[in-house]
Amino acid sequence: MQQTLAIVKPDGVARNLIGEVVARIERNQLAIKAMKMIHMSRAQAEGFYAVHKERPFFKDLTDFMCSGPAVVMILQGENAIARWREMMGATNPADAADGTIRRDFATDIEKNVVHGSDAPETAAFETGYFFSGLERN
Ligand code: RTP
Ligand code: MG
Repeated sequence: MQQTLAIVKPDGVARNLIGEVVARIERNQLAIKAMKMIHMSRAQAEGFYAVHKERPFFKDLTDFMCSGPAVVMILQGENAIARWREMMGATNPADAADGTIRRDFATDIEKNVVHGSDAPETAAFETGYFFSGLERN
């Protein structure tokens, strides 16, 4: 069993897409092991996306991620990291496959509704960033 971190980003929460995203997760048989709404501070958003700190979009991305509440979840299942990324679709909604969350709902390459961990090491860091051991077992 693998765990991954999923986020409904501030654009998704503002556009009332929490239920839609959760319904898709449940239909795809990923177990929601933990879930909460948070409003990240700038420092928390910068810490979360620290891998991107040299990228040109870092300032916009961290402004966006602390612009309003987000819903963070730990999803669990066989191959959960890849399965959740497949449900999300490509970063840029123009490149995302039909039927993916980003294809169906994203506004642009930044306001793309959801986040998902991209590898086992990042999943371990990201789930631990928002949840304690007690909340995820
Ligand atoms: P995420 O980490 O949020 O799941 O997205 P991802 O793996 O598909 O994409 P990544 O390359 O990790 O980028 C993280 C987030 O930064 C924003 N972004 N903006 N303006 C831009 O060119 C640009 N590129 C990326 C997006 O919100 C992206 O999801
Ligand atoms: Mg990423």
